[in-house]
Amino acid sequence: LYSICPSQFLMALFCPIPLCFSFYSPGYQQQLAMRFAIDEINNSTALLPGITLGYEIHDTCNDELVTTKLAISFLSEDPSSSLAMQCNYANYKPRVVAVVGPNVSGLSMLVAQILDFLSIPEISAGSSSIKLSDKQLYPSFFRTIPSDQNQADAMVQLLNYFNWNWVAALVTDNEYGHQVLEVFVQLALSKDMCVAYEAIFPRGQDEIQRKQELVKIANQLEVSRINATVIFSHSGEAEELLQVVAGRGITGKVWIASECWSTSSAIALIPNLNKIGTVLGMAVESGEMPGFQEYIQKVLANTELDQKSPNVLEACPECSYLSLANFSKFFEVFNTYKAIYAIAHALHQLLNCSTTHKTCDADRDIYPWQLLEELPKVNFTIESQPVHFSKTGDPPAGYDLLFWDWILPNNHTFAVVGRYDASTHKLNINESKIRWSTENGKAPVSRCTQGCKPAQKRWLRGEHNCCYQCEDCPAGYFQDTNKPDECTPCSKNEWSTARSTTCQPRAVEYLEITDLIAIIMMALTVLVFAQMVAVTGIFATYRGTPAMRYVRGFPLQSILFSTTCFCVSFPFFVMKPTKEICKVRQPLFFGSFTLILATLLGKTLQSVGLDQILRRPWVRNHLMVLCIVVNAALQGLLCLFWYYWEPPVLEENTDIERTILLQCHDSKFPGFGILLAHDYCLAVICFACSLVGYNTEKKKDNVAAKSINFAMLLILIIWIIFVPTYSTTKGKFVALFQVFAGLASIFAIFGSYYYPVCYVMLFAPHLNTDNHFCLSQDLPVDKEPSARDSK
Ligand SMILES: *[C@@H]1O[C@H](CO)[C@@H](O)[C@H](O)[C@H]1NC(C)=O
Ligand SMILES: *[C@@H]1O[C@H](CO)[C@@H](O)[C@H](O)[C@H]1NC(C)=O
Ligand SMILES: *[C@@H]1O[C@H](CO)[C@@H](O)[C@H](O)[C@H]1NC(C)=O
Ligand SMILES: *[C@@H]1O[C@H](CO)[C@@H](O)[C@H](O)[C@H]1NC(C)=O
Ligand SMILES: *[C@@H]1O[C@H](CO)[C@@H](O)[C@H](O)[C@H]1NC(C)=O
Ligand SMILES: *[C@@H]1O[C@H](CO)[C@@H](O)[C@H](O)[C@H]1NC(C)=O
Ligand SMILES: *[C@@H]1O[C@H](CO)[C@@H](O)[C@H](O)[C@H]1NC(C)=O
Ligand SMILES: *[C@@H]1O[C@H](CO)[C@@H](O)[C@H](O)[C@H]1NC(C)=O
Ligand SMILES: CC(=O)N[C@H]1CO[C@H](CO)[C@@H](O)[C@@H]1O
Repeated sequence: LYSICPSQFLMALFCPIPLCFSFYSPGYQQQLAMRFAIDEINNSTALLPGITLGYEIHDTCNDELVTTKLAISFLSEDPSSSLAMQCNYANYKPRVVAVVGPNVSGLSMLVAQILDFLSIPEISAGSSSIKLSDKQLYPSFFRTIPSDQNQADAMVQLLNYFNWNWVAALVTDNEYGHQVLEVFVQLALSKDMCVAYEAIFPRGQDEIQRKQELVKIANQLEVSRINATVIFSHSGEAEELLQVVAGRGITGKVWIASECWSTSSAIALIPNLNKIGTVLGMAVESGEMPGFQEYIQKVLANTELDQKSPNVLEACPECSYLSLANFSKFFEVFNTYKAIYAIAHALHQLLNCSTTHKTCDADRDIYPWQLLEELPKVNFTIESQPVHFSKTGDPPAGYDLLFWDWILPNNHTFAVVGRYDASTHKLNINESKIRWSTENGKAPVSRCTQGCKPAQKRWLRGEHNCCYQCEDCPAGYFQDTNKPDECTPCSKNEWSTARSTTCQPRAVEYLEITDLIAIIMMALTVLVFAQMVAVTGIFATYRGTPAMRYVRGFPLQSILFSTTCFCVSFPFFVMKPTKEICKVRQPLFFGSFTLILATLLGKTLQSVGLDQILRRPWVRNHLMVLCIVVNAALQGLLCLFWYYWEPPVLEENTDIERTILLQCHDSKFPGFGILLAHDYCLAVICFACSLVGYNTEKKKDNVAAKSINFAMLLILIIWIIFVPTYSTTKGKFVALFQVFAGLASIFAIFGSYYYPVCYVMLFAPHLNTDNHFCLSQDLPVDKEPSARDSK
């Protein structure tokens, strides 16, 4: 612990402070750096000209009691007295104006709280705890070492850079360790990393027990397959652990050193350490101090300089046996140097020093609270490194990323392979400078699960979100890069195969007149018209023959008219569907079909003589017309019921992959099913009646009955087949089934009834007799509404 006061050289210690028993050479080196800086400032004519700085140096012994006593003693006016009670301390001058140190965060907090009483600024070169950035708690604390927040951030960026997300964190058992672990875990979580193992270094005095604990830690690292371990600890603890690790022959892992041990030569010299894997470390950016080596040599050679003050020698008998080889370059030395200069610059301002006149207002009284106000305004560079303090008292210092390079087994260098910039908070790494100790020379892997391939979703297992299984996205889903954990369904108008990262637009499909099957269908329809023309032509030619009398008995015009309507409905099934077409086509289709069947039913009733049962002659005489009108009305009512309930609509069907099927949706219920059911009933009745005609002894017209019977049988079969086929098939051709069933029905009627008659007329004139057609003289034909039938 050093303190500075702008007065005379003070080194006398009056307070009975406990003696410290171990010598800490880096501490001694820091102390030399401080003296070197003060010497430079005293010599300088630019900084504090004519002003001589004095100092006290104390050993904290790494002990809270010692440190507390020291801090309290700084509050008094002179070393011999204690703190005087006063009402107002504004004009109170303690014997120090600023304190530099101590080196650990726990002690710094203690000191900062005590010094805060008189607003004495404290600058630490080695206390990196995040808590010290809290200006509410520690308003008079400053530091030249970056906060652990930055270090944890740099570490997480390093792990993230190499894709290591299955990591371990080992920390030392003190304020520093607990704090940094908390922050590190928090940052790691925010980057989706898993700190699979956390451990705190054992602290006991018993070395054997400590070794056992360390063996447990090393075991755990091996068992968990963790390949990247971050160690936030002092060099002593890291050394002990790495000795255990090297002794157990663990290889191929990555060890990441915190700033406390990243430049420890003692650790680098552990036998076989070069085999344990790769060591990377964060080192606080350090600078050169020209002339410091010579200064150390001069001091060491000229120990009389120190001997003048017997107390120093008393406290430090080892100092006499030190040489330059005992010192290594480490950042706290330079940070101490910076801290002294920061105070000097603040004093320079306070004393209104003029660089041009080389004078200062030396008589001015300086109070610590004035210095505390001045320190945040300090802004200068030293050896090209900027020195200023942020609002939280933190410096603009970053980190160097070090790589421990063993050129020869016993010769190591700490190569700088990257840099963490404190202002941008970015870690830049030059990977090509790192030589990995793995077999393939590539960075080792430390992931619980290797990443999923594109278009696979993660399926977490266990508590850690780094451990998961990968699952392909199914068809119809895709993986959104913003949501890697799930498969997103494609929109309605898109499709995708399994394992897709994008969806593709569906092709719009509908039945077109240019499809082959549609052309066939239209050809058949044309054929139907052709046969109607042919049949009509033949009948016209042979009118007056018995066969024609037979046919005349048949309501030819009604059949021709309804068949024409029937055929007109067919093209509506092969056009690009529209709302109107969907509404029109089914009523037209089934209405026409009903007319055909009703006509045939009327004919059947007449031909088998069932009309004779009817009592009223009017009804009997108009049976055909009544049959047609009643059925047409019934069909119309059913159709209205359907359209009222749920009319057919145009739908974009996406049941089939890759396409949008543009089709008419004839609702499931009641749908055209009721229309079809009505027609089917007609056909069944017609079939049954004609069957009666078969067996009647009094056959009047059983040739017609037989023909109709056969036609009805075919129609029943056709539509029986149609129902399951239609309801189980999907696709644009489904609608055509209905058309083909209709076409087949027409051919069945014409084939069964008209073709035999035509055949007789054309090729078998000898059969063209009344007898053959069973025509008797009292034919009911004459009683039929002949106006409709034959003209
Ligand atoms: C300070 O100046 C003295 C001579 O004036 C010189 O011997 C000494 O080396 C200087 N110290 C530093 C640190 O420059
Ligand atoms: C701080 O200094 C004490 C000696 O005063 C030493 O024992 C301890 O190891 C040092 N700690 C660090 C982190 O440098
Ligand atoms: C300094 O180094 C010498 C040899 O290099 C060694 O014997 C001595 O113990 C070291 N002194 C300290 C205090 O580390
Ligand atoms: C500082 O010094 C300058 C001259 O170098 C003088 O003009 C000025 O008044 C001084 N300021 C204070 C606050 O003493
Ligand atoms: C420090 O001074 C330099 C110019 O000398 C300036 O660019 C920089 O912004 C200053 N920094 C702060 C924190 O005031
Ligand atoms: C270690 O390597 C450096 C070069 O990197 C070389 O200058 C030095 O002599 C080597 N030391 C030993 C002991 O081999
Ligand atoms: C990285 O280091 C190599 C030498 O090891 C050097 O050639 C290269 O320029 C460096 N790249 C960057 C971006 O600094
Ligand atoms: C650690 O490295 C070993 C050997 O390279 C490898 O088999 C193992 O899967 C790695 N562990 C993890 C968690 O990636
Ligand atoms: C403490 C210290 O080193 N003081 C020195 C400051 O510089 C003057 C000369 O400029 C020396 O005489 C002091 O010993």
